[in-house]
Amino acid sequence: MSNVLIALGGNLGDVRASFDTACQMLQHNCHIITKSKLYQTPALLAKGAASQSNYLNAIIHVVSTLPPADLLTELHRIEAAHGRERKERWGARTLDLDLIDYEGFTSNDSALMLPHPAMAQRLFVLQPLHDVIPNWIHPVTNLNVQGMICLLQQKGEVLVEGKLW
Ligand code: A4P
Ligand code: MG
Repeated sequence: MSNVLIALGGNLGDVRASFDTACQMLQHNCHIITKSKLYQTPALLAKGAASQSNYLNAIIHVVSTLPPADLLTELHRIEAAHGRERKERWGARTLDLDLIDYEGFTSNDSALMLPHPAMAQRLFVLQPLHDVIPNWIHPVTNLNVQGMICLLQQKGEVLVEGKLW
C-alpha cells in the first residue's frame, strides 16, 4: 500500500458533486484516509487568458496498491467520466485530478512528474494539503508544508477560508 496525495480542482458545473462522485469512483482502487476542507479559490490563469469562475479545490490522502502510472490512468478515466475537456492550457474544467505526491517518489518524466512540479507555488494546493498532513515534507526541497505556505504569504499570497464537505 502506498500513501498518495491527490489534488481535486474544477470550475465548471456542479464541482462539489463531481468531487463526491470522483471520490466514490476512486474507492474502487484506493482507500480514502482523509479529505481536506473545500476551498473556493480565484482562478490562476495563463498569461493573457480570459477570466474564469472561481475554482473549488481540495486534497485527499489515499492509500492504493496501484502503481503511479496506473493510478494516473485511473485519474484520467475519472476526469473523462466527468466530461473533462482539454481545449487550452489551464482552461476551465469540470474536474482536474492531479497526483501531488506518491509515497515521496520523485520523477521528472513529463507524463508523470512527482511531486507535482507546481505545488509549492500554489496555496490552493498547500492549504488543503496542510489540512490532511500538516507535517508533510517535500521530498526534494525538504521544506515542510507550513514553510512553503509562509514563503507564499511573504510574496503577498492570501490564505482563503475552507469549509467541510
Ligand atoms: N502530468 C505530469 N505530472 C502529473 C501529475 N503529477 N499529476 C501530466 C497529474 N498529471 C501530471 O495535465 C497535463 C499533463 O500533465 C497530463 O497529460 C499528465 O500526464 P492536464 O490535466 O491534461 O492539464 P492541466 O491540468 O491543464 O495542466 P497542468 O499544467 O497540470 O495544470 P494544473 O497544474 O493542473 O493547473 N486555479 C485555481 N484556483 N485552482 C486550480 O485548481 N488549476 C489550473 C490548472 C489552473 N488554475 C487553477 C487551477
Ligand atoms: Mg491536471
